[in-house]
Amino acid sequence: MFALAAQDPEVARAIAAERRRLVDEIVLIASENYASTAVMEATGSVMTNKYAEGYPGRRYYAGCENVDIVERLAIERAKQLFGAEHANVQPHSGSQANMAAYFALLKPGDRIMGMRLDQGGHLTHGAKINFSGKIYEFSHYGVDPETEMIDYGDVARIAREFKPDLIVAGATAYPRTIDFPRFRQIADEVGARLMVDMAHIAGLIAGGAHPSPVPYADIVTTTTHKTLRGPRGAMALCRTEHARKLDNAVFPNMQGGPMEHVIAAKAVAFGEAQKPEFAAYARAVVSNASALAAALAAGGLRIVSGGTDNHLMLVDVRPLKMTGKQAEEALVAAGIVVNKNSIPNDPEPPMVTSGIRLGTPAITTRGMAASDMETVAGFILEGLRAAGDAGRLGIVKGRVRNFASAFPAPGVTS
Ligand code: DSN
Repeated sequence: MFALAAQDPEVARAIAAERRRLVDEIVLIASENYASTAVMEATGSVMTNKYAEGYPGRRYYAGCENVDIVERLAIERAKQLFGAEHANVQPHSGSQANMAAYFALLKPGDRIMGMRLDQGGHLTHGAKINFSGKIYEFSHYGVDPETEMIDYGDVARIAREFKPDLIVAGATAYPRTIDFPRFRQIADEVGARLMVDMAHIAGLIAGGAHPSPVPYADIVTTTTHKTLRGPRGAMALCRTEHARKLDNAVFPNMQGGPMEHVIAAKAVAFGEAQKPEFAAYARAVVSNASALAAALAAGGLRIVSGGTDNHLMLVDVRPLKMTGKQAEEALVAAGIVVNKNSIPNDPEPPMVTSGIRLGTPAITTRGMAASDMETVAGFILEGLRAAGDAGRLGIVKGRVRNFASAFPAPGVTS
């Protein structure tokens, strides 16, 4: 960083401030994590300089012998980690992995069923403002109003009526185990393909803490930076029968030069995720989430669906007579980073909401254990109750900083 500080102090200062923030704050954004120093080194490596359109062994540029090594390593490790027949590690983001999956399996205008955005889905699962909702015809399923869990009977009913060409399973804000065999059964009944977007839970699946969709899905997409704890990026896995179409859907259909420095970091992260320590990490993420949800419920908050099976929870903050936006603002002022999030059948608009989404991947990477979750829940409850009182929030923030800085932040402090 010495060269950067000397050459461009403005950028260097912002990066230094970000390092400080990552140490001082309790990061509860469910989709964030701390990548290891090795992952960061690969991401910041000289492989950023290389053009490598194509795939290992068949590139449109010379000089690809070294990037071929890392891309082959990333592919092989991804396949081993998830038991997949084929992997494409080039998608730059989860949205692009999903776009590639749609292009591989469908024609424009085909029908897709996905989860409602306001009940846990993703923009690329058919939002009208997204390419997916513009190119394909979507119908959506949601959660049962009582249980707030996916009602598979209702998914089957909608599928029989809508007759989709593709069913998408997977979510960004769903705290329960997803039943992939049931989705496959529904897809088979109506003659649809099944795509699973496992971005949020990929690390849990790699670590054996959530059932895998790979045996059931035609294509599985994921980001690599959430629970999987790699560099910011994505990949797609599929059966051999779809391999060529998937690869063509990524390049030349959608992307140009792959980011080989990021692909090198993906290889490093997949190697890390193959180790026994990663399975222990995945289990700890889940047990921390469960402990945090229980402590928040004991403090008077309502946990959507009554709890969590995975790394995240949706918290209804209306018992404290506040909106999700107010809750997010109060917690940020207390040094606790969360995002406001719609809860099922939320009466508030998406920029206000009645809930917040909390996840434990990042704090678990810092070594926090289930026994620390009461302390974290205590800070959250204090922060929410102090909303609008800058003095009290400042005091909580100081205590949060003292607590958080005792836990090393990989890639930042170690
Ligand atoms: N933005 C991601 C999340 O936070 O869940 C999904 O892409």
